[in-house]
Amino acid sequence: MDKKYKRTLVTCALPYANGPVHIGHLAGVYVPADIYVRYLRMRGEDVLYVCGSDEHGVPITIKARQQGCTPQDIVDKYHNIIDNSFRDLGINFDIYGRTSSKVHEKNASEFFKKLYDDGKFITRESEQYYDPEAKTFLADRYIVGTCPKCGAEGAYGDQCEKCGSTLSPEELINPKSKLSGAEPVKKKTTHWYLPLEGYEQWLREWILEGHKEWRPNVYGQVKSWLDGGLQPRAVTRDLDWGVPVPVEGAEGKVLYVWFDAPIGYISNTQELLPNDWEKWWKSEDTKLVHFIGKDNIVFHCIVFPSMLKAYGGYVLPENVPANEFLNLEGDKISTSRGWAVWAHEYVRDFPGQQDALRYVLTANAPETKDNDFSWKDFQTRNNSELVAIFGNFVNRAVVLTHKYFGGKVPAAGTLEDIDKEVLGQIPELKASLEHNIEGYHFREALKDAMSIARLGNKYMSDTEPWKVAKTDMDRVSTILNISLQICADLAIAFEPFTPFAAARLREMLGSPLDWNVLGRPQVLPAGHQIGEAALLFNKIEDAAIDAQLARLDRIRAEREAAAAAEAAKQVAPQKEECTFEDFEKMDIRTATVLEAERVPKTDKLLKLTIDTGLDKRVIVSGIAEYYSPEDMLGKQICILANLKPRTIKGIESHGMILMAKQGDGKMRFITPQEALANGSQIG
Ligand code: B3M
Ligand code: ZN
Repeated sequence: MDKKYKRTLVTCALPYANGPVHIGHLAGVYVPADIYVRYLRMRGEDVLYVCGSDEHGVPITIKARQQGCTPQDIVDKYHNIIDNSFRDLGINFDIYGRTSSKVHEKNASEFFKKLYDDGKFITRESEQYYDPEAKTFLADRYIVGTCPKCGAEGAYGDQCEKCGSTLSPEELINPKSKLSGAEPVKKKTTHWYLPLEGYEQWLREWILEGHKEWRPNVYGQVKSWLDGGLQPRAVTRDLDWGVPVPVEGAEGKVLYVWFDAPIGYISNTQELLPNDWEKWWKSEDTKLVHFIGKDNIVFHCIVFPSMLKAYGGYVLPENVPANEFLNLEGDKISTSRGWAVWAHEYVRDFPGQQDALRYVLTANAPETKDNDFSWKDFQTRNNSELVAIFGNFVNRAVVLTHKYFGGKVPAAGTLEDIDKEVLGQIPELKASLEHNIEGYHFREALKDAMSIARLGNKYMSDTEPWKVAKTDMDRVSTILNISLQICADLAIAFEPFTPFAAARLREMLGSPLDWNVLGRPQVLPAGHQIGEAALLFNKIEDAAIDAQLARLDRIRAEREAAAAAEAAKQVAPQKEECTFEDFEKMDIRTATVLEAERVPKTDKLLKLTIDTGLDKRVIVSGIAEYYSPEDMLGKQICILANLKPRTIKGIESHGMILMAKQGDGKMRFITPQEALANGSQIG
């Protein structure tokens, strides 16, 4: 570690406790942080690893209302699910706290109060929507109406989920309060703001000048915020769920969730170390690293640092390695649409296979651009990398050691070129691995670790000890000695990535967990007894993958059906006004289909011979997509009889069949409710 620092404080974005965590969260934040922490720990560094649930904010109150329970019920439920799924995946925080805790309420409240007392805030009066029946201000999400962009009903005051437009409540047509259904009114309210523009120059120097090494996506986002000019940010809200604003005249107001949540990192540290927390947050020799997703960059690089700066005495992040997003089977992961692989369901469906997920999420980590997770790729990587290379190599080395040497590490004799070459590569791979993890390049680091496994596997295949055993047991002894040393290296190198398998391997070998011995000769001394071979990784069968794909297909089909049902309800706007005389010109009548056939070489057209009561005539109609000729035979329909004849595909068409068209394009012909004589006039 950097000489400047004595300890590392690693924080992970606090997940919102209004749903479980999914693979996008894991790949973006928690798996990379866990790799980093496990690595530092193995190196003997002093590390504190802090996370917890983010339990405030409007979405939680909405979910509670939908489910007819309290916000506390919601956060209790998801806090436990999330906490368990992290543990199950081997992500063991020193503390997984929660922002509804007493410690946090007190801490966040005091934080605000100090900034308030020090005059760091400004107040502003603004007009906000208010529900006159429920007697409460309305967050944007609590106002629904018609989308001005696409006409969809039920658009929210901040966004239309139908067309994806960002909205403000003012733009909604016919806005209604979600609470009471009343029409919201504008009412004056006062809030506290942190005047970020006052921190702009300092942020420029600290980040744009001082942290050019930050990831380009993070640096670029910060730069574009700063170049755009910072504005005062409201740090309070009119809401009844959150940390109450601790000053007079602030009744009914709480701290904005993005003000209190990052303070949660500090509160959770206090909760864990009531007497020792300040060392982690207030000494210059603490290295603070925030692991987050890209949508949290502004809060962690601009807002929270400005809060800390305003308060004074706190360390600032040394790095904020934010990831881009992970997609699932080509589509954006979405909690509300159910398009996700949930961590707790993965653990249920693939028991004992946590490493496979950690491995694949790291190999495909969205470090520099959005990336995709697909189940087929997951299966391939598990089966042809973890099982076929890493697992296979270890298994051969251990099984052969038992077969030829009773499970005792055989001695190495004179080394041949191939042995020296293999052993010589490990220190280089180790150095590259260190460099990559310390630079937050976890995908590359995993490649380095995997290169050690490939090296071992290839060495074994090239040297073929099972063949050599027929003629030269001394040589076999050397080959297996070297192979077992590589196995011990793998048990260290893979500890950050696949900790379950790495632990099993160390148990099997009786080998140490110490970064410093990676690549050293004879870590397992000759004569050392190793355990029986145990499987490190399990093959993932097609059936398991097919079940996951079928589940996603069902979600996709449900979503498409819901979208179609929604589209069907869309009503076309009314046409321009016409007069009664205009209408009178149309000769609309009942008629019956006598014959029907497809118009050759077309998909859409039927040629219908109909009895109009006046005559028998031919009408060509574009309904073949919806009706087959058999469907039409004998049906009574309505026609526009006096439409000027038109020639369609060489057939003269005398009139038009009246059809009703739904919003999704589906068409049905209009038929009289009771059979009527053909030629009955409609009007
Ligand atoms: N609760 C996570 C998110 O945006 C958000 C992080 C807070 S970290 C202080 O999904
Ligand atoms: Zn819309």
